[in-house]
Amino acid sequence: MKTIFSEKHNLRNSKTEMYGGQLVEPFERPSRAEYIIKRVRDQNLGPILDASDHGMKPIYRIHGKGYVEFMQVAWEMWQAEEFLGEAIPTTWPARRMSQRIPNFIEGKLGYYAMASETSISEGTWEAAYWSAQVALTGAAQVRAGDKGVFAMCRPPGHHSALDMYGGYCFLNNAAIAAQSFLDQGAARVAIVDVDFHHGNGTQDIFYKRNDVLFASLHGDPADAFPHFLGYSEEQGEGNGIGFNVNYPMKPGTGFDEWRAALTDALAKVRDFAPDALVISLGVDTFENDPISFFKLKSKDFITYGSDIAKLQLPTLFVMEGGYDIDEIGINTVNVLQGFKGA
Ligand code: 5XA
Ligand code: ZN
Repeated sequence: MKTIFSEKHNLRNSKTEMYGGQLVEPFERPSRAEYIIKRVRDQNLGPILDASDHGMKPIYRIHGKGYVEFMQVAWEMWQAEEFLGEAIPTTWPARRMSQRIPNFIEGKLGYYAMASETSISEGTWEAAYWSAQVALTGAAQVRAGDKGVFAMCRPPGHHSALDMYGGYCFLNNAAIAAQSFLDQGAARVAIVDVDFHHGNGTQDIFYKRNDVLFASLHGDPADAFPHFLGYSEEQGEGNGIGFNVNYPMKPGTGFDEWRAALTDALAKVRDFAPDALVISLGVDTFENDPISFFKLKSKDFITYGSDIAKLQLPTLFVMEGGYDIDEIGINTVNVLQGFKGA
Protein backbone atom coordinates (compact mmCIF):
# COMPACT_ATOMS: atom_id res chain seq x y z
CA MET A 1 0.00 0.00 0.00
CA LYS A 2 1.33 3.46 -0.94
CA THR A 3 1.69 6.23 1.62
CA ILE A 4 1.55 9.86 0.53
CA PHE A 5 3.51 12.24 2.72
CA SER A 6 4.94 15.76 2.66
CA GLU A 7 7.76 17.02 4.86
CA LYS A 8 5.94 20.37 4.71
CA HIS A 9 3.83 19.14 7.65
CA ASN A 10 6.74 20.33 9.83
CA LEU A 11 5.70 23.91 9.07
CA ARG A 12 2.76 23.35 11.42
CA ASN A 13 4.62 23.60 14.70
CA SER A 14 2.69 25.87 17.02
CA LYS A 15 3.96 26.12 20.55
CA THR A 16 0.70 26.61 22.41
CA GLU A 17 -2.63 24.87 22.87
CA MET A 18 -5.32 26.14 25.23
CA TYR A 19 -5.97 23.11 27.45
CA GLY A 20 -7.43 23.01 30.95
CA GLY A 21 -7.04 26.76 31.31
CA GLN A 22 -3.34 26.64 30.48
CA LEU A 23 -1.23 27.12 27.38
CA VAL A 24 0.46 23.73 26.92
CA GLU A 25 2.54 22.08 24.19
CA PRO A 26 0.00 21.09 21.51
CA PHE A 27 -1.12 17.44 21.39
CA GLU A 28 -1.15 17.83 17.60
CA ARG A 29 2.61 18.11 17.04
CA PRO A 30 5.09 17.19 14.27
CA SER A 31 6.39 14.06 16.02
CA ARG A 32 2.99 12.41 15.44
CA ALA A 33 3.75 12.17 11.72
CA GLU A 34 7.32 11.03 12.37
CA TYR A 35 6.12 8.10 14.53
CA ILE A 36 3.63 7.04 11.88
CA ILE A 37 6.06 7.29 8.98
CA LYS A 38 8.71 5.39 10.96
CA ARG A 39 6.21 2.57 11.53
CA VAL A 40 5.23 2.59 7.83
CA ARG A 41 8.94 2.13 6.98
CA ASP A 42 9.68 -0.44 9.70
CA GLN A 43 6.73 -2.58 8.66
CA ASN A 44 7.46 -2.24 4.92
CA LEU A 45 3.89 -1.15 4.29
CA GLY A 46 4.86 0.05 0.80
CA PRO A 47 6.38 3.01 -1.06
CA ILE A 48 6.24 6.51 0.43
CA LEU A 49 5.52 9.15 -2.23
CA ASP A 50 5.79 12.91 -1.97
CA ALA A 51 2.65 14.97 -2.60
CA SER A 52 2.17 16.61 -5.97
CA ASP A 53 0.70 20.08 -6.25
CA HIS A 54 -2.94 20.14 -7.41
CA GLY A 55 -3.26 23.87 -6.77
CA MET A 56 -6.01 25.92 -5.12
CA LYS A 57 -8.96 24.89 -7.30
CA PRO A 58 -9.86 21.70 -5.39
CA ILE A 59 -9.59 23.61 -2.09
CA TYR A 60 -12.10 26.20 -3.33
CA ARG A 61 -14.53 23.36 -4.18
CA ILE A 62 -14.95 22.94 -0.40
CA HIS A 63 -13.89 26.17 1.32
CA GLY A 64 -15.11 29.76 0.89
CA LYS A 65 -12.93 32.44 -0.68
CA GLY A 66 -13.12 34.80 2.31
CA TYR A 67 -12.11 32.02 4.70
CA VAL A 68 -9.18 30.82 2.59
CA GLU A 69 -7.91 34.36 2.07
CA PHE A 70 -8.14 34.94 5.82
CA MET A 71 -6.18 31.75 6.58
CA GLN A 72 -3.46 32.91 4.18
CA VAL A 73 -2.90 36.22 6.02
CA ALA A 74 -4.03 35.50 9.59
CA TRP A 75 -0.54 35.06 11.03
CA GLU A 76 0.73 38.17 9.21
CA MET A 77 -2.20 40.23 10.53
CA TRP A 78 -1.61 38.96 14.06
CA GLN A 79 2.09 39.75 13.93
CA ALA A 80 1.37 43.25 12.66
CA GLU A 81 -0.27 43.92 16.04
CA GLU A 82 2.98 42.94 17.78
CA PHE A 83 1.18 40.51 20.09
CA LEU A 84 3.66 38.32 21.96
CA GLY A 85 1.97 34.92 21.70
CA GLU A 86 0.40 32.86 18.93
CA ALA A 87 -2.96 33.81 17.36
CA ILE A 88 -5.79 32.58 19.61
CA PRO A 89 -9.46 33.60 19.33
CA THR A 90 -10.98 35.17 22.41
CA THR A 91 -14.43 36.34 21.28
CA TRP A 92 -17.19 34.75 19.21
CA PRO A 93 -20.40 35.76 17.39
CA ALA A 94 -22.59 34.05 20.00
CA ARG A 95 -26.40 33.90 20.02
CA ARG A 96 -28.22 37.11 18.99
CA MET A 97 -24.97 38.86 17.96
CA SER A 98 -24.01 40.23 14.53
CA GLN A 99 -22.53 37.81 12.00
CA ARG A 100 -20.65 40.59 10.18
CA ILE A 101 -16.95 39.87 9.64
CA PRO A 102 -14.90 42.36 11.68
CA ASN A 103 -11.82 44.18 10.34
CA PHE A 104 -9.59 43.61 13.35
CA ILE A 105 -7.73 40.29 13.63
CA GLU A 106 -9.19 39.48 17.06
CA GLY A 107 -12.71 39.65 15.62
CA LYS A 108 -11.79 37.76 12.45
CA LEU A 109 -10.30 34.89 14.49
CA GLY A 110 -13.50 34.66 16.52
CA TYR A 111 -15.62 34.71 13.37
CA TYR A 112 -13.75 31.87 11.64
CA ALA A 113 -12.80 29.73 14.66
CA MET A 114 -14.99 27.00 16.18
CA ALA A 115 -12.66 26.49 19.19
CA SER A 116 -9.81 28.23 20.95
CA GLU A 117 -7.32 25.39 21.43
CA THR A 118 -5.91 25.76 17.92
CA SER A 119 -3.31 28.54 17.81
CA ILE A 120 -2.32 29.91 14.42
CA SER A 121 1.45 30.34 14.01
CA GLU A 122 4.12 30.84 11.34
CA GLY A 123 3.78 28.28 8.52
CA THR A 124 0.28 27.11 9.48
CA TRP A 125 -1.30 27.98 6.15
CA GLU A 126 1.48 26.38 4.09
CA ALA A 127 1.32 23.16 6.10
CA ALA A 128 -2.48 23.05 5.76
CA TYR A 129 -2.18 23.61 2.01
CA TRP A 130 0.24 20.70 1.64
CA SER A 131 -1.84 18.47 3.87
CA ALA A 132 -4.72 18.96 1.41
CA GLN A 133 -2.33 18.19 -1.46
CA VAL A 134 -1.35 14.93 0.28
CA ALA A 135 -5.03 13.92 0.31
CA LEU A 136 -5.49 14.96 -3.33
CA THR A 137 -2.41 13.01 -4.39
CA GLY A 138 -3.76 9.96 -2.56
CA ALA A 139 -7.11 10.33 -4.32
CA ALA A 140 -5.33 10.50 -7.68
CA GLN A 141 -3.50 7.23 -6.88
CA VAL A 142 -6.78 5.55 -5.98
CA ARG A 143 -8.32 6.79 -9.23
CA ALA A 144 -5.34 5.39 -11.09
CA GLY A 145 -6.23 1.93 -9.78
CA ASP A 146 -4.76 1.40 -6.31
CA LYS A 147 -7.06 -0.58 -4.03
CA GLY A 148 -6.06 1.34 -0.90
CA VAL A 149 -3.84 4.39 -0.32
CA PHE A 150 -2.79 6.09 2.91
CA ALA A 151 -2.68 9.91 2.86
CA MET A 152 -0.53 10.87 5.86
CA CYS A 153 -2.16 14.27 6.26
CA ARG A 154 -0.96 16.69 8.91
CA PRO A 155 -2.50 18.99 10.08
CA PRO A 156 -5.76 17.01 10.20
CA GLY A 157 -8.99 18.25 8.63
CA HIS A 158 -12.35 16.84 9.73
CA HIS A 159 -13.39 19.71 12.06
CA SER A 160 -12.87 22.31 9.33
CA ALA A 161 -15.99 23.40 7.40
CA LEU A 162 -16.66 25.83 4.54
CA ASP A 163 -15.48 28.81 6.60
CA MET A 164 -14.34 27.37 9.91
CA TYR A 165 -11.17 26.12 11.61
CA GLY A 166 -10.51 24.54 15.01
CA GLY A 167 -9.89 21.18 16.66
CA TYR A 168 -6.38 21.35 15.08
CA CYS A 169 -7.93 21.49 11.57
CA PHE A 170 -7.72 24.23 8.89
CA LEU A 171 -8.67 22.60 5.57
CA ASN A 172 -10.93 19.56 5.36
CA ASN A 173 -8.61 17.09 3.63
CA ALA A 174 -11.14 14.23 3.51
CA ALA A 175 -13.86 16.46 2.04
CA ILE A 176 -11.45 17.93 -0.52
CA ALA A 177 -10.42 14.41 -1.58
CA ALA A 178 -14.05 13.20 -1.71
CA GLN A 179 -15.05 16.15 -3.89
CA SER A 180 -12.08 15.47 -6.18
CA PHE A 181 -13.40 11.93 -6.78
CA LEU A 182 -16.79 13.41 -7.74
CA ASP A 183 -15.22 16.08 -9.95
CA GLN A 184 -13.25 13.40 -11.81
CA GLY A 185 -16.30 11.31 -12.62
CA ALA A 186 -17.44 9.43 -9.51
CA ALA A 187 -21.21 9.48 -9.02
CA ARG A 188 -21.14 8.79 -5.28
CA VAL A 189 -18.53 8.81 -2.53
CA ALA A 190 -18.83 7.57 1.05
CA ILE A 191 -16.85 9.00 3.96
CA VAL A 192 -16.59 6.96 7.15
CA ASP A 193 -15.04 8.89 10.04
CA VAL A 194 -13.53 6.58 12.67
CA ASP A 195 -11.72 9.31 14.61
CA PHE A 196 -12.77 9.57 18.26
CA HIS A 197 -14.20 13.05 17.62
CA HIS A 198 -17.23 13.82 15.50
CA GLY A 199 -16.31 15.10 12.02
CA ASN A 200 -18.46 18.21 12.33
CA GLY A 201 -16.76 19.94 9.40
CA THR A 202 -17.34 17.04 7.01
CA GLN A 203 -20.95 16.66 8.17
CA ASP A 204 -21.62 20.35 7.66
CA ILE A 205 -20.04 20.42 4.18
CA PHE A 206 -22.14 17.56 2.78
CA TYR A 207 -25.25 17.88 4.97
CA LYS A 208 -27.65 18.83 2.15
CA ARG A 209 -26.21 16.49 -0.47
CA ASN A 210 -27.04 12.98 -1.57
CA ASP A 211 -23.88 12.28 -3.58
CA VAL A 212 -21.79 11.91 -0.40
CA LEU A 213 -22.76 9.55 2.41
CA PHE A 214 -21.16 10.61 5.69
CA ALA A 215 -21.02 8.25 8.67
CA SER A 216 -19.19 9.14 11.89
CA LEU A 217 -18.41 7.02 14.98
CA HIS A 218 -17.46 9.22 17.91
CA GLY A 219 -17.63 10.23 21.54
CA ASP A 220 -21.11 11.49 22.42
CA PRO A 221 -21.04 15.29 21.94
CA ALA A 222 -22.72 15.65 25.34
CA ASP A 223 -19.42 14.40 26.76
CA ALA A 224 -16.84 15.07 24.06
CA PHE A 225 -15.49 17.73 21.69
CA PRO A 226 -16.81 19.24 19.41
CA HIS A 227 -19.88 19.24 21.72
CA PHE A 228 -22.20 21.14 19.38
CA LEU A 229 -22.68 18.64 16.55
CA GLY A 230 -22.69 14.86 16.20
CA TYR A 231 -26.02 13.69 17.69
CA SER A 232 -27.83 10.75 16.14
CA GLU A 233 -30.86 12.82 15.11
CA GLU A 234 -28.67 14.77 12.65
CA GLN A 235 -29.55 12.80 9.52
CA GLY A 236 -29.12 15.37 6.74
CA GLU A 237 -31.32 18.07 5.27
CA GLY A 238 -33.23 18.54 1.99
CA ASN A 239 -31.71 16.23 -0.65
CA GLY A 240 -29.28 15.09 2.03
CA ILE A 241 -31.87 13.48 4.33
CA GLY A 242 -30.71 9.96 5.15
CA PHE A 243 -27.15 10.57 3.92
CA ASN A 244 -25.69 11.61 7.27
CA VAL A 245 -25.35 9.01 9.99
CA ASN A 246 -23.95 9.60 13.47
CA TYR A 247 -22.99 6.98 16.03
CA PRO A 248 -22.31 8.84 19.30
CA MET A 249 -20.98 6.57 22.05
CA LYS A 250 -20.52 6.96 25.79
CA PRO A 251 -17.33 7.19 27.89
CA GLY A 252 -15.68 3.79 28.32
CA THR A 253 -17.00 2.32 25.05
CA GLY A 254 -15.00 -0.78 24.13
CA PHE A 255 -14.32 -2.50 20.82
CA ASP A 256 -17.39 -4.78 20.70
CA GLU A 257 -19.84 -1.90 20.85
CA TRP A 258 -17.69 0.29 18.62
CA ARG A 259 -17.35 -2.50 16.03
CA ALA A 260 -21.14 -3.04 15.99
CA ALA A 261 -21.51 0.64 15.04
CA LEU A 262 -18.86 0.25 12.35
CA THR A 263 -20.62 -2.83 10.98
CA ASP A 264 -23.85 -0.84 10.73
CA ALA A 265 -22.05 2.08 9.02
CA LEU A 266 -20.32 -0.24 6.54
CA ALA A 267 -23.65 -1.90 5.68
CA LYS A 268 -25.03 1.55 4.85
CA VAL A 269 -21.98 2.24 2.70
CA ARG A 270 -22.54 -1.04 0.84
CA ASP A 271 -26.19 -0.12 0.15
CA PHE A 272 -25.11 3.33 -1.07
CA ALA A 273 -22.78 1.64 -3.61
CA PRO A 274 -20.20 4.43 -3.85
CA ASP A 275 -17.44 4.59 -6.46
CA ALA A 276 -14.90 5.37 -3.74
CA LEU A 277 -14.58 5.27 0.03
CA VAL A 278 -12.72 7.83 2.15
CA ILE A 279 -11.82 6.85 5.71
CA SER A 280 -11.17 9.74 8.09
CA LEU A 281 -8.63 7.77 10.09
CA GLY A 282 -8.13 8.96 13.64
CA VAL A 283 -6.60 6.55 16.13
CA ASP A 284 -7.57 8.56 19.21
CA THR A 285 -10.09 5.78 19.94
CA PHE A 286 -7.11 3.97 21.56
CA GLU A 287 -7.50 3.10 25.25
CA ASN A 288 -4.50 5.21 26.31
CA ASP A 289 -5.18 8.26 24.18
CA PRO A 290 -4.65 11.32 26.39
CA ILE A 291 -7.67 13.35 25.25
CA SER A 292 -10.31 10.68 24.49
CA PHE A 293 -12.39 8.05 26.28
CA PHE A 294 -12.87 4.93 24.15
CA LYS A 295 -11.12 1.67 25.02
CA LEU A 296 -9.85 0.18 21.75
CA LYS A 297 -6.71 -1.94 22.01
CA SER A 298 -3.92 -2.07 19.43
CA LYS A 299 -5.08 -5.42 17.99
CA ASP A 300 -8.60 -4.00 17.41
CA PHE A 301 -7.20 -1.64 14.80
CA ILE A 302 -6.12 -4.63 12.67
CA THR A 303 -9.58 -6.16 12.96
CA TYR A 304 -11.44 -3.10 11.84
CA GLY A 305 -8.98 -2.43 8.98
CA SER A 306 -9.92 -5.86 7.70
CA ASP A 307 -13.66 -5.13 8.19
CA ILE A 308 -13.29 -2.07 5.96
CA ALA A 309 -11.46 -4.07 3.28
CA LYS A 310 -14.40 -6.49 2.97
CA LEU A 311 -16.37 -3.75 1.20
CA GLN A 312 -13.89 -4.14 -1.68
CA LEU A 313 -14.09 -0.46 -2.57
CA PRO A 314 -11.28 1.77 -3.79
CA THR A 315 -10.30 3.30 -0.46
CA LEU A 316 -8.39 6.39 0.60
CA PHE A 317 -7.30 6.60 4.24
CA VAL A 318 -6.90 10.22 5.35
CA MET A 319 -5.07 10.78 8.65
CA GLU A 320 -6.96 12.72 11.31
CA GLY A 321 -6.27 12.54 15.09
CA GLY A 322 -4.49 10.28 17.56
CA TYR A 323 -2.22 11.52 20.32
CA ASP A 324 -0.71 8.73 22.35
CA ILE A 325 2.71 9.23 20.85
CA ASP A 326 4.15 5.80 21.72
CA GLU A 327 1.32 3.89 20.05
CA ILE A 328 0.16 6.18 17.26
CA GLY A 329 2.40 4.54 14.63
CA ILE A 330 1.44 1.00 15.66
CA ASN A 331 -2.30 1.68 15.73
CA THR A 332 -2.37 3.59 12.45
CA VAL A 333 -0.34 1.01 10.56
CA ASN A 334 -2.38 -1.81 12.16
CA VAL A 335 -5.49 -0.45 10.41
CA LEU A 336 -3.65 -0.30 7.08
CA GLN A 337 -2.16 -3.78 7.50
CA GLY A 338 -5.56 -5.15 8.50
CA PHE A 339 -6.97 -3.66 5.29
CA LYS A 340 -4.09 -4.86 3.14
CA GLY A 341 -4.07 -8.38 4.53
CA ALA A 342 -7.83 -9.00 4.27
O1 5XA B 1 -10.30 14.70 15.84
N1 5XA B 1 -10.09 15.82 16.49
C1 5XA B 1 -9.22 15.96 17.44
O2 5XA B 1 -8.55 14.99 17.74
C2 5XA B 1 -9.04 17.31 18.05
C3 5XA B 1 -9.70 17.46 19.36
C4 5XA B 1 -9.50 18.84 19.92
C5 5XA B 1 -10.05 18.95 21.32
N2 5XA B 1 -9.88 20.23 21.88
ZN1 ZN C 1 -9.92 13.24 17.13
